[in-house]
Amino acid sequence: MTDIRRYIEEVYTKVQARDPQQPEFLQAVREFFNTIEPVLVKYPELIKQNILERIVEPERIIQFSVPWVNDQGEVEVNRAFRVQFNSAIGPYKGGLRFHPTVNQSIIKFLGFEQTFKNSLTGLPIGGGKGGSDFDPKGKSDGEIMRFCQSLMNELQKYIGSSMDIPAGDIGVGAREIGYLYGQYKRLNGSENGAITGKHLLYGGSLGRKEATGYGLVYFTKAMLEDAGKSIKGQKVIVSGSGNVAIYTMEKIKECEGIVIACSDSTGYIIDESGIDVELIKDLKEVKRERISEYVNIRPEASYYPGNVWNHRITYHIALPCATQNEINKDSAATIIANGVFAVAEGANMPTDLEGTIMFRKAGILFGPAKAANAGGVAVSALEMSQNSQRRCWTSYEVDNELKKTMENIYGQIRNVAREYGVEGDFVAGANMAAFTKVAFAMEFQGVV
Ligand code: NDP
Ligand code: 2IT
Repeated sequence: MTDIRRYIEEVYTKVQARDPQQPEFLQAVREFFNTIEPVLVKYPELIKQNILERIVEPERIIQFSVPWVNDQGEVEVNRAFRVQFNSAIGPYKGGLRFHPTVNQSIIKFLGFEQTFKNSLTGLPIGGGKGGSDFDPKGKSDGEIMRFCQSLMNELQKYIGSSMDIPAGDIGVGAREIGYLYGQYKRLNGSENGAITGKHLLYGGSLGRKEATGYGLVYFTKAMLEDAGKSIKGQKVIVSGSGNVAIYTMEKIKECEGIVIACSDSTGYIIDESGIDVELIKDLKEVKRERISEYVNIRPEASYYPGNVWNHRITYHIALPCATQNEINKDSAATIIANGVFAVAEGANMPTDLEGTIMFRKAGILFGPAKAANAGGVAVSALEMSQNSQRRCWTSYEVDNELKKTMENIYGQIRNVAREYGVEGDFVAGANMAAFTKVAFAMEFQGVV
């Protein structure tokens, strides 16, 4: 074992000892530590600054209670978090997740990933993440509003347009952002740069809603074209049926790919003639139904309970857009056996460590989340620019910037992988490119 590898493992042991009960956070750190040794070999001064031990420790974690009154007049209480992970490159930036599984481990893994994702965009944003174990499913608009208002009563103390700028994530879409911003404004006055993902009517950006999904497809297109392939005519499976999945499917269709399946947390639909994206939008965005409803309207499609990644069917491109660890070693084996040649991650950490290694060994083109799904936060940063300029860019301008950003990210991670002798390993390329920027930004600002 080299001295540098020993240093990396010693830091990992400390992280494990500090937070042994945080499996998702440890997983994200492990995956990262597996790939960044060449950067420390090239720049040993980073070891002297103990950058690694500093970079895995969030700058600040805020936890608070969110009491609210349900429609029956009963008082409920949820737990909320904001993890302000790293501000070396800019103010903390990252979404809020409302899902019953939310805990400190999940928010820390998301904040850690966000720090590096944001650095890959080339925009001046640091990393943060937050959320609550509140479950929005089955709640009325009034309940959602009261919950969001109560959460913001506390969160507003810690955010602001040059401090920390939340946005959406799982369970937080346009409706929730509206209620959160409304309460923020009531307490602080109009400062619309303090939250992104806002509706167009009060300071949102054209193209933000579509940005993560469209950006994922722009990234995938760049990765495929570099390998002499294209999306046209390929069969694609997208998991999830939320914000990221819907606009991924829409853009794949525009590129003449055929999306044959999508899913939710209970099951999935297969429609070999091509998923009807407008129908999904109506079911999920407007009616807030389950995906199983699709087959009542399109009987030629089939519904199956379970995980779409375990289904045996021939296709070519897999785009996981639901949640962390949706692809484990068994589903990775099925995906490979199905003939898939490219996987790009729309969700955060959807493939576990074993799955990622299997894809690499099978020679699959693999776009890791922190690169492939950076389009959402990139357009959030464009929303911040528009808010501070007090103007609105056209959708053409935003989409053009998004496309350029995703192509740059792909080029960046491909070149860095090549430079360090691991050509084609985009996981290593993304981690090394992102780490180098954050690490030097930290070094140049001293021990603070
Ligand atoms: P949404 O809430 O809009 O949609 C989430 C989708 O994933 C739903 O179909 C949901 O199904 C499914 N899902 C959620 N949890 C689980 C679970 N435990 N098991 C199986 N399926 C699940 O969220 P988004 O589309 O915004 O987010 C999806 C992913 O993309 C997340 O990993 C998020 O972190 C990531 N992401 C989001 C960005 C954004 O801008 N929104 C930007 C970059 C990444 P159900 O309805 O049944 O819960
Ligand atoms: O994971 C993510 O990048 C997001 N949920 C979007 C964050 C943002 O600030 O737009």
